[in-house]
Amino acid sequence: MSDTAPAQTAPSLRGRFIATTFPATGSAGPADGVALVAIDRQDALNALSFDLLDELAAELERLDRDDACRAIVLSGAGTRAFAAGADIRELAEQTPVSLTVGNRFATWDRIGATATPLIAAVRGFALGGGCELAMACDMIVAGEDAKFGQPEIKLGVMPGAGGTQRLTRAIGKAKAMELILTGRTMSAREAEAAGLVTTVVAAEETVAAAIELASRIAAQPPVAVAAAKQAIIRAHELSLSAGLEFERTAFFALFATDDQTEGMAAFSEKRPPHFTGR
Ligand code: CO8
Repeated sequence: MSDTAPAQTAPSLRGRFIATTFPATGSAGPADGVALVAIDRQDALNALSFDLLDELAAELERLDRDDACRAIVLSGAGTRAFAAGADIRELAEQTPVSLTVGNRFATWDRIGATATPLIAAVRGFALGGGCELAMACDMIVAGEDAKFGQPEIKLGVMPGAGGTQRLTRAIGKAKAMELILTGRTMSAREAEAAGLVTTVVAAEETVAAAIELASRIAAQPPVAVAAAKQAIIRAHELSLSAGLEFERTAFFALFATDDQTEGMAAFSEKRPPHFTGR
C-alpha cells in the first residue's frame, strides 16, 4: 500500500473461539489494513455455537470501529472446515420459546451489518450455518477442497440464518431449491459455476489468496469502497429504481471527499493517487 496507510491500531487478539491477526500476513509480508479473523473450534469442525457467534460478532464490530482496518478475511482454523454448521448439540435442546426469548439469532444481524469489506476464505466444509456465514460475507474465496451446502433438511429442519434467501439470490431458485430440499453438498467448482463463489484456488493457497484480494481492496479509497459496498448490497434488497437512486446519491456524495479530488487529479497528472480516507 502507499505511504498513506494509516497506523495499525487494532491489536491481534485470541479469544475462546476467535483468533485475529492484524495486520494479516500475506505472501509478501504484512498486509496493510487487512485483518485475518479465524474461527478456531477445530474439535467440532468449527461448528458455530451461540457463544462462538457472539464472539465473532463482537470481533467484527471491534474491527469495524477501527479506521486502520480496511478489509477483513474470515477463515476457519485448520484445513477441514470453514464451519460445519450450527452446533447441532446446542440446537437439539432448543424450543420455539427458547429460540424466541433467547434472541441469539440477533447475532446474525450484527454479523450481516459489518461495514468493512468481508471476504470468506473457505476450505473444507461450509455447511448449514457455515454456508450461511460465508454467504453473509461480501465475497467467497474457495479452496479446491471446499464443500458448500444447506443440509438442515436432513436434520428435520431448514436453513434459519439466511440460507433460503441468500443462496437463492446468489444461484437462483432452480439450483437453490434442489440443494436445500435434498441437502446435498456442492463442490467449489460447482459453486463457482453457479455464482456463489468469487474465485477458486488451490486448497493450501486459500487464505493467502483471500488476503491478497483484501489487500487490493484495502489500497482503494475507503469512503468510496464503503459506499460501493452498500450500493451493491442494496441491489439485492431494493427495486431497480430505488437502487439506482441510492447509487446516484452515493456517487454524488463522493464528490465531497478529498479522495475524489486526489484520485482524479492523480489521473490527470499521470501519477499514483495518494488517498487519505477523507
Ligand atoms: N455441530 C456440532 N458438532 C459437529 C458439527 C456440528 N454441526 N459438525 C461436526 N461436528 C463434530 C462431530 O460431532 C465430531 O465430534 P466428536 O469427535 O466429538 O464426535 C467432530 O465434529 C468431527 O466430525 P465427524 O466425525 O462427523 O467428521 P466426518 O469427517 O466424519 O464428517 C461432516 C464431517 C460430514 C461435516 C459431519 O461432521 C456432519 O455431517 N456434520 C454436520 C453438518 C450439518 O448438518 N450442518 C448443519 C447444522 S444445522 C445448521 O447449521 C442450522 C443453521 C441455523 C442457524 C444458525 C444458528 C446458530
